[in-house]
Amino acid sequence: MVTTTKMHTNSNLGLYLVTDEASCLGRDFYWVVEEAVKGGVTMVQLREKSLSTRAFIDRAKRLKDLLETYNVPLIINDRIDVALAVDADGVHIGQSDMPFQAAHRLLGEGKIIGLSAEKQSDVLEAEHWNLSYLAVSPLFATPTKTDTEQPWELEGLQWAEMNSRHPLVVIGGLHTGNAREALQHGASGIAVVSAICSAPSPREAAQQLKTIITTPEPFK
Ligand code: TZP
Ligand code: MG
Repeated sequence: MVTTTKMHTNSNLGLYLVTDEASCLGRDFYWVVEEAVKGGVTMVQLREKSLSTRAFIDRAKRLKDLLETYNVPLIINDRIDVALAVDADGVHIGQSDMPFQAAHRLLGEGKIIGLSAEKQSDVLEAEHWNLSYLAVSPLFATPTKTDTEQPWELEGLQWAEMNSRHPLVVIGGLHTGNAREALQHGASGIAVVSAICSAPSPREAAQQLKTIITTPEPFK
């Protein structure tokens, strides 16, 4: 297989938790995140679509304090202003959010910037930027987010791996049953919402995913 030389990343990909309070099944949001981190999550994205700016910042501050104890980076979804306000470790932007150059100018050097790629042209355009990672989104169809483009599926992921110099994170429908396949098709990191947030034990769910990510595939 042809592979491009991957850029070095300043982010700790691996097991990436994307938060969604509605997926936490009524349990305390911070408890779910802390359990997930204890289970091995390496990066957390605070994704809030309906909070006021004030409430978003309050939540981001509290989460930052929590994550700092574990040395786990906090990434803010969409909102560069919120990331700056709490001095988060980085941002995750989508195709209709602030463009990469503007986000980079505002954040300065040293911050993590991840971008979602929903289609092949997004992957090719992203070659112009020095992203920390590119998220192949969604990899599979997922009830957690239904307003998406066509899922990439494994063949699409493999295409992205061959055509991008960025480390790839996959999101959408990932769980213990398909994470290894995603890694084998070029993913450097696995991002999940429900596989951890909705699990009976978020800590055990994270541990199981982490084991898959850190255990090399047995030789066949
Ligand atoms: N972006 C693309 S799919 C998705 C997001 C935020 C949701 C992923 O949720 P799940 O439960 O891990 O499938
Ligand atoms: Mg967005």
